[in-house]
Amino acid sequence: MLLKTNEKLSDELAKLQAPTAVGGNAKFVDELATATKSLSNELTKLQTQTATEAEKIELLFQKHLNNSEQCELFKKLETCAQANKTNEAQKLQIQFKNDDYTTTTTESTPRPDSCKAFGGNPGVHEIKVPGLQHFEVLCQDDSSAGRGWIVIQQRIDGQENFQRDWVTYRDGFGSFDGDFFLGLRQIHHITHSQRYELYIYVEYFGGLWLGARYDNFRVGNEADQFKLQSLGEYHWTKVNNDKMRYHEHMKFTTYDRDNDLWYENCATDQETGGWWYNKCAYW
Ligand SMILES: [Ca+2]
Repeated sequence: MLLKTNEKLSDELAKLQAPTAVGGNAKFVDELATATKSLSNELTKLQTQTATEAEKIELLFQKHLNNSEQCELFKKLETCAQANKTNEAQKLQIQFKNDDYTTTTTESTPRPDSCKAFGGNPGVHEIKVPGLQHFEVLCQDDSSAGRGWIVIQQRIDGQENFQRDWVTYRDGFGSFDGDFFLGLRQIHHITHSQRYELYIYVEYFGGLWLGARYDNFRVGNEADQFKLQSLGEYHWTKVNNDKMRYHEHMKFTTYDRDNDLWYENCATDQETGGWWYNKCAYW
């Protein structure tokens, strides 16, 4: 009796539970399927996005590599340009300085007649010497030779062509912030206005330098073919090398005016520009 009652109860319980359980599982399975599908869609989307982002990253990476390569190339070019410049920076400066400073007052605005007045203040200044209107010169101080020098030739960066004709050497050419030649006419008038020292400064690639001084530098006029009339006594710093003596008393030569003692034209043969050539040779 008791057992029967239990069986009945069990059956009823099964009846009650079965539909509920079956119905509940089916709903759960449906929801699970929907959720899975939704997640799958999300996953597909994310995968697509990831692929797109990866492509973008790849492109950026490639671009960066290209930029790096370009930077490397630029660095190499810069280094190369610098090396060339250093090789060209074989300096040759020729300066001269007067013994005494006097002020000329023939123009309305008085100007010094040399760079001596600008010692301690190097740079481009105007001077006035007898026989010429005032003109600009580059004044320079030198740690070894002292202050107040007029620079008459500067060859420092190889940017200027020194293979120039007679008239160009007579009047001067180039730029004070680079290579230049002051002009034979000015040099003549300056060196005839009072006594001047000539200072030649040469610096070689690698740092070796030498300085040569002559205490009475004079250049003749154009009728005299701007002859190097006098150098004076020689003094030197670092290296004893009186090379300029070879050119003393020589007339000036350019490719279109051969005044040298060589059977041909030194300015043309050596391609170093105009100079007071003897049988050629240059500093
Ligand atoms: Ca000749």
